[in-house]
Amino acid sequence: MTLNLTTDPSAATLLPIAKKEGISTVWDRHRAMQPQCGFGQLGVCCRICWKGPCRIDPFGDGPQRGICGADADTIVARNLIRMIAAGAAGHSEHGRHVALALQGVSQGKLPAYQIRDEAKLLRVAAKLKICTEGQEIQAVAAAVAKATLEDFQSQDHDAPCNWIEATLTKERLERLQALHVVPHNIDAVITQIMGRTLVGCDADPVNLILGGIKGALADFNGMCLATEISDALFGAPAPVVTAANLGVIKPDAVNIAVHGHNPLLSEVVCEVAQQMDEEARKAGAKEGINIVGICCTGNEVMVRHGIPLAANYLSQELALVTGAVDAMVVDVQCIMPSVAEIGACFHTAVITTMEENKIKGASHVSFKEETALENARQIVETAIEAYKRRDPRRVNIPDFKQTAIVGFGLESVVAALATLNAEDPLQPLIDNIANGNIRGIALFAGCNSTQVAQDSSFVTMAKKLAKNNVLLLATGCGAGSFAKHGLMTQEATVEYAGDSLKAVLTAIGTSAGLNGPLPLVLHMGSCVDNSRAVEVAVAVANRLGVDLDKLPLVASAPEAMSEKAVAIGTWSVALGIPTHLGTMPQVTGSAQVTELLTQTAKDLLGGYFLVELDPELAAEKLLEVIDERRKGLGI
Ligand code: BF8
Ligand code: SF4
Repeated sequence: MTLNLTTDPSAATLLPIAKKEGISTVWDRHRAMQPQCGFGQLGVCCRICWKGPCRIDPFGDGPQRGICGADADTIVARNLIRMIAAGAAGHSEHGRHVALALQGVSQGKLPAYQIRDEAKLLRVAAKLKICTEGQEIQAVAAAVAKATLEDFQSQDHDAPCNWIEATLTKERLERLQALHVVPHNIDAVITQIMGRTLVGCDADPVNLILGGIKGALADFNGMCLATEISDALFGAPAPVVTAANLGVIKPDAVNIAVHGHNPLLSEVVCEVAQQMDEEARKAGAKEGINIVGICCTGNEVMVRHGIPLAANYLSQELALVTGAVDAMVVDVQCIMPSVAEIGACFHTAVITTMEENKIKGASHVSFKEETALENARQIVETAIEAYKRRDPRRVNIPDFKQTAIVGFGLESVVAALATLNAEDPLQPLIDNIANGNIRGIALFAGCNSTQVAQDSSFVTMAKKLAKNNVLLLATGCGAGSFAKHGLMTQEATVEYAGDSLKAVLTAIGTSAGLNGPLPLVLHMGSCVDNSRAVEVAVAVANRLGVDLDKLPLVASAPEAMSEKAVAIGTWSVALGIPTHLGTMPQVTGSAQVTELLTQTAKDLLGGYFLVELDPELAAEKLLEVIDERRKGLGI
């Protein structure tokens, strides 16, 4: 039974325990929800006014218009772009938070934070065309924060947001500008989506989708700034060896799971936990404090500090079922509300930290950057207290963990390549793409979903693509899947990579001092860190003098679920990248919207959505796309 729900080996140990204890998990609730609403699945249910809900009959013999007159195309388009707006809001709010923290640091107001990576801050400043000559680092930070916050404030509709302008190829920017989809102000674009989708507003599906694309590009802008400023504050990732899956939880330690997305909280918790290690030992924990990550917060601290990853999205509840997590501290996004109830079945303190993200039944520590150290201390103290209440008889830590070599961004990829060619680090990558040793590049992103057996589509597709010499990058819960299943190891490269890919990964890894190949899948970080993959792609495109839609580059979200994934997938298409979805998007009730996203987009943008639920077939289709792109480049 377990096999259909998840391929994570930890679940086989923990699901029977959950059952015995009467704890319902995400998979139980998924089952109880069957059959799911067919109108919702098609995207033809409208609830945006109280004359409704209205639903369009997909078979044509019932209503074809809602009470106000909206047809299926309008309803589907409105629903979709509201999802994009929500995704963009989540990422951009995270970005704003980080930008304000940088501003606070520049003003000397935040003792818990510093600029740990000055070189990165200088690179960011240069990218934003900020003059840094003769400037103190604080002044550079202030200028970067100001330019970034302008992206939330500008009222000049014709001027692109600073970050998107600094990030894309010139050709891409012009192409998007010609379609009037380049955001000038993240907040304004999100507000416009909400406004234009009110009852009785924009009813033209094409116009709505273009508005959605603008929202998705606002999402991209927010992700770029969130990632790059986090690097300046906490350090750009460098390769580090760590581990993944629930076996990273230690029986003799105070285990604190950091869960959510924003590194402002988790970074300080990690630092304070180190200082309080002795207190945990005094409480009887022989191994002190053990921080483990869940979801994208987990990815953030994993790629920067080698903190092990306990779980990706679908196994977050199982972390609690181990009975050995003393505190789960959460901030924003992808936190199942069920964790409070499951924590209460054990001794676990589930602690929310953000004013706008509380969970009924959880305790709350109001986290503020100004008081971050104090807040983190309170959180760690709570964990130590909870540890004292842990019942060792209820501890069941599955004996599963895999080594994972993680920490790849533009900087670390270029640094590794520079060991082969210091003058022109990108040349070896380009040569190997050109000669076919690397057939193409695939970025795996996105979530887990109960619509797919957890992690299975990621793993199946990656093995097939790697065998066909496709270089694999990953972020978010996709990266979590690969880490848990041992695909971020050198052994995986030896076992699964095709011969020519293996030779390239071995040459780079060996020359970069890894004593062997690079891992089969390169972990680029959290979901907001998808911008890292774009940075690499833009660097390659600029070096070749072509736009992104010419590169043999594809993206895939085989287990997509969140509104954030909808936003990411849409900007990926807008940047010219063919983007695979392995779960059915809720748009198929409109033939027009479906065609726009899967076909018309190709002419307008170069990128398009490719939907294929079967992972084997999906990998084959992506290989065809890669070959088509290679042909276009004449290689
Ligand atoms: O931002 S991949 S389930 S954790 S939404 Fe969420 Fe999806 Fe995971 Fe991270 Ni991204
Ligand atoms: Fe129905 Fe129109 Fe109201 Fe939507 S906006 S619920 S279609 S009346």
